[in-house]
Amino acid sequence: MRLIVAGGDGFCGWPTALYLSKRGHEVAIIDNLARRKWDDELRSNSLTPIASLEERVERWKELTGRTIRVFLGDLNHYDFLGEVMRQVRPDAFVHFAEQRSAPYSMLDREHAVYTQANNVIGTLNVGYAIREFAPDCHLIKLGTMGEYGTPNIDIEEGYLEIEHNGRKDVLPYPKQPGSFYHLSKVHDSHNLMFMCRIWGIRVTDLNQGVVYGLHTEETQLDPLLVNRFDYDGVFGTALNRFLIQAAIGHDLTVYGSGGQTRGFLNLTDTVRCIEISANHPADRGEFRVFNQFTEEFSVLELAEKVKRVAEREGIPVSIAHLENPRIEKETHYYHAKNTKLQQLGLTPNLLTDEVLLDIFRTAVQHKDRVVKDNVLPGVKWG
Ligand code: NAD
Ligand code: USQ
Repeated sequence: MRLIVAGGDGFCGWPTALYLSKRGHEVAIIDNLARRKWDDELRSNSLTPIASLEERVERWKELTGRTIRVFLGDLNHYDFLGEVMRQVRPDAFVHFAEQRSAPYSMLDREHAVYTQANNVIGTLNVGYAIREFAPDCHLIKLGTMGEYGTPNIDIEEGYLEIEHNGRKDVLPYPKQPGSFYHLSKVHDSHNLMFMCRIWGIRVTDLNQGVVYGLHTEETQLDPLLVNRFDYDGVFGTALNRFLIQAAIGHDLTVYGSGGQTRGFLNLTDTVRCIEISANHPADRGEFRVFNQFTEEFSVLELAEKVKRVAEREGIPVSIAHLENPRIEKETHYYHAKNTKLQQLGLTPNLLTDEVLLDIFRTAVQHKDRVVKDNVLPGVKWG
């Protein structure tokens, strides 16, 4: 298969590009390196030292003989995107390339506008480019479980059967996202569903939960292939943050009571979900939605797991309940369906103590790189 991985320099995109390349697919990366610039803007860094994208793909070629083409540019520049599509003619377009931090999108008006323009216009361009240059190409788009919010009923995979005034229909599941970032994903979903309907393109929207971990078999082949590992209050995500906090002796930063429950998955399952989706494309005109997570946890449950594992390694850990910087429910019902990817062959890698220990040890190895001022959350919603 010929695949484009947009956002292929990022946390999920880089290991996905390697995984698909290893399996014999022709992979091309699109990235504008914005993620590295946001680190500069925030005076932050990846916990792991990451090589430049150029060094990464060169090393991959030396080790495996496989070429990953790189196109440095922005999805918001349609001429650039069109040229890449003309050259690659992809069978599948994997779209990770968005501003993905909820706190970053809530910094101020400029960052909210930037996030929505970057994400919504980028995705609009991808849809147009598929229609113009590769109408049969399957778009595999990263959405988020956060599109649904935390409703008081079960969360279905994209659609809900409704009975109203004696009539029934299957309608898009209601969306109640919790940040301008999460809203950008909702806007993307609406635009893509419309494009499927009017142009007959094929789209799989992967509503992914929070991803933890950092290594895959491929990124562990060489230090130049190591993946990024975010920990700061803006880009770090819950479980990864707790593991790094434990490694540096910082209190675990549970926001509020910690009853916030989300879907989580291991990064090794993210790459597999992309492969499964690519191997089973959506039909022409179909806007297919999969919920991409393997387990549900509350934030406090995760903090308690991290505390237990770190203390077994001889490192004492305290759990702090910080004033919640976000506006979100801290006690709520949460039960989401996630059967479709498993029906297509996903065997989940669950969150065992061994898995936690492995990530924790990497965090300990690089703990001197942590910029301590960046650990506490600095962005408030209200
Ligand atoms: P990331 O920030 O590490 O990677 C995103 C990459 O996209 C970066 O390399 C960035 O430079 C690039 N990019 C951003 N805007 C671009 C543009 N306009 N043109 C070209 N390149 C651009 O993020 P990630 O954690 O790898 O997330 C990837 C995708 O998965 C995102 O869409 C995110 O919303 C989604 N997702 C992530 C998680 C998670 O826990 N990390 C969970 C659910 C969904
Ligand atoms: N939280 C804490 N302490 C922390 C960090 C987070 O209690 O130190 C809480 C948050 O308040 C929230 C939950 O943990 O209730 C999840 O927060 P997060 O920062 O781990 O994840 P989130 O902001 O939801 O965003 C991440 C990714 C995003 C993706 C989303 C999937 O950054 O790209 O879309 O996870 S989901 O959560 O399913 O929407």
